[in-house]
Amino acid sequence: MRREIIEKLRQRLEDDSLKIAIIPHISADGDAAGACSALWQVFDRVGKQARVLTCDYFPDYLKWLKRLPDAISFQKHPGECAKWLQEAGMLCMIDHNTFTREGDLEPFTRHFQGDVLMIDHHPDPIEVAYRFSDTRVSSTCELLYLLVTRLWGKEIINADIANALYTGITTDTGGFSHNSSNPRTYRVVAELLALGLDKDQVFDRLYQRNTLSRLRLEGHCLLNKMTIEEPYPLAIIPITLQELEEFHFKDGDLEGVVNMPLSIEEILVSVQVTERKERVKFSFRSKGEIPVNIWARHFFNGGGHRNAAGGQLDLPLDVCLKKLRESAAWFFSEYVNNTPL
Ligand SMILES: [Mn+2]
Repeated sequence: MRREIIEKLRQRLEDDSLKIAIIPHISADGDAAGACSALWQVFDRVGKQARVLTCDYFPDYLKWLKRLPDAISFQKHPGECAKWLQEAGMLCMIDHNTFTREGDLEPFTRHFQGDVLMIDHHPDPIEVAYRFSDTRVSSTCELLYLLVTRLWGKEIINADIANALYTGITTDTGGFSHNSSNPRTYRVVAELLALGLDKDQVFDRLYQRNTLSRLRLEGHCLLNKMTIEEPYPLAIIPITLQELEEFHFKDGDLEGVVNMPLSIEEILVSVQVTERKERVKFSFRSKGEIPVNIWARHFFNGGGHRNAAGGQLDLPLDVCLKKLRESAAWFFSEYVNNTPL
């Protein structure tokens, strides 16, 4: 992080009348939610007027994060969101790097008149006034920790903020299994522990709040839905809207399911295809150097990280699956140099 831009930001934040909008990406995950919670709490502590605005909702499994229940959803309160955006002098883009990831808020944010502060770790960020973007960090939460402690010192972090930041670090690295080879990530975690992080509590909140229907949905996906697409080292899990309803699906219930096929030694890529009310969503995961974000970008209006990407299509589920299987030939011949199973 460059000193000049931090100084510029420090000066901008000295303006007592400044109102701030904090915005996560659509379908917020643990990193986006953790960072929004942490940043809002930090702004509370330094006396800044801030609000978190979401185009949709934070999933239930993240609602324990402090302040998030106070976030304003555009789906529920469009007028209130638009008004705050109009009054705000600063917009914080959290864990994303283009306005297109802001769903129905995009028409408002794209023409935002004030300053934009981006805190993110995805490749190819757009140009904004205050850009803190680094693909080498584990998560937006790690970068946010580095930024706020540069601005206000470590004293600004209390136990609740530490818990929020750790939520992003642990979820974005799959429990320190990927994006987590940089020693600094562990230094940040060590500092968070010293500042009051209760990592057992975070683990309990994130991973030990299963419901019976959710566990059964996972079992159903693995037993009845997952297919191996020979000759490719590819697993596909298609899920219909009807199945989601049968298993009383709630947002977040399928979190992590797409990673499970990768625990099979031979499987290098896993794709979950989920039929939702509005559109079909794709979730891609891969091992090693295989760039599934390229596959997501070329065929499925998506993108993301090399090993974890997403996409969506406004087409029937069977058409989506056909497209996925057909484009697999291109993707595996182009980007995966291995022998078939
Ligand atoms: Mn992230």
